Amino acid sequence: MTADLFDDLPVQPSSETIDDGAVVLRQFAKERENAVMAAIQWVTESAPLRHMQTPGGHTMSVAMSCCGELGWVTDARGYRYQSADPCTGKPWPSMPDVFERLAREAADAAGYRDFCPDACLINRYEPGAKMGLHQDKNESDFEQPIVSVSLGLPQVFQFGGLKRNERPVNITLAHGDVVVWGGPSRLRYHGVLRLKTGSHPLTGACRYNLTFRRAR
Ligand code: MD6
Ligand code: FE
Repeated sequence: MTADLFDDLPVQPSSETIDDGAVVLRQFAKERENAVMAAIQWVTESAPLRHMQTPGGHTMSVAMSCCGELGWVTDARGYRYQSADPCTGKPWPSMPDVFERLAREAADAAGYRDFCPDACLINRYEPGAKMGLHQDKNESDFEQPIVSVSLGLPQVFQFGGLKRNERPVNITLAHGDVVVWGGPSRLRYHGVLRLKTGSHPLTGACRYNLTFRRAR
C-alpha cells in the first residue's frame, strides 16, 4: 500500500462546524473549479496580483488582488478598503457572477441569508508564503459573515480566539473547501501556516484563497 498525502481529506461534500458561527463546507466549490479559476485569470489580467506593503513596512509574502466595488489594500498609510486599484488607478474589476453566486450559496448553506458581498480579496500563496494571525475588522458591519474559498494546494488554516494569545486550532483546507464565518466567530484571530511545496492539477505550485466580504 502507498501512503497518499490526500488520504485523510474528505472527497464528498460535507459540513464541519468549527465553532459557533464558523463552518467548513468541504468540497463546496469543487464542481465550479474551472469557472472559478477562469474568473481569477480574468480579474488578475486587469488587476495584477501584487505583494503589498504592511503599515510597518514589511512586504507581504502572499500576492493579492481584488474585485468588486471595493478592494482591500495595505500600504504605509494603513489597512483599508478603496474603490480604485492603487496599481492601475482604475476601479477594481467587477465581481464575476460565478464568484457572487458561490459566495451567496455558501453563506446560505451556513445559515447566513442574503449575503451580498461588495468585495472579494484574491490571495495567491506560493511555497513558503503564509499569513500571520489577524482579525478581519476593516468592514463596517460585523453582522455580515465572511466566505473564504480555497483552491489548489492544501494549507493549514489556524483558527484562534478573540484574543491574540489564545492557542489556535489547525485545520487543513483543501481544494474546493469553503469556510463561512460570522456571528460570535466573526472577530476571531486566524491565519495560515507556510505553504508547503507541491503541485495541483488546476493551480500548479500554488494555493488561491478568495475571501468575500460585505465591506460597507
Ligand atoms: C487564507 N484567510 O485562508 C486566509 N479571513 O488564505 C483569511 O484571512 C480569512 O479564510 C477571514 C475569514 C476567512 C478566511
Ligand atoms: Fe482574514
